[in-house]
Amino acid sequence: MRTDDCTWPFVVVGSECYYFSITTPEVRTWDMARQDCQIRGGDLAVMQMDCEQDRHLIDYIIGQGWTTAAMHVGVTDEVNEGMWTWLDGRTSDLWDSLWRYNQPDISTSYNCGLLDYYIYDFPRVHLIDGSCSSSLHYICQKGVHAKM
Ligand SMILES: [Ca+2]
Repeated sequence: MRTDDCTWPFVVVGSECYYFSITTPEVRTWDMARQDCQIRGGDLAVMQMDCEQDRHLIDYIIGQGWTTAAMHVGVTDEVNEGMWTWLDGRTSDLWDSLWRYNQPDISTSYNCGLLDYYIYDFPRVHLIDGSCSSSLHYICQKGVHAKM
């Protein structure tokens, strides 16, 4: 992704180009959010590309003060319960520190990943599993090589 092609409402964060639907603002179910991302020339955001980029993304969300918004991102276990897969085909290690403590739940009611903000001893943004049919903000990313 050439970040000089990253134009509003997409913004460059770290070395990637994202659209945060909270900025327009827009809420959708996971499927409809994904469709909107694709119409905008991207896909739901993927993480774990490298720790540094994930950190940039999380710091940006905290820096913007988006403290009440859960945001759909591109990870799901819809196809195979408990097997969390990013849209680019990489599986998510459940021990990855991106997941909040005691998350994900083992539930067929919660098959879509979202980023959620909370303050424990310091502000953090973590991945949790939620309902795909919840209308939430979402994060699109350009240059995702989707395999599903
Ligand atoms: Ca599930």
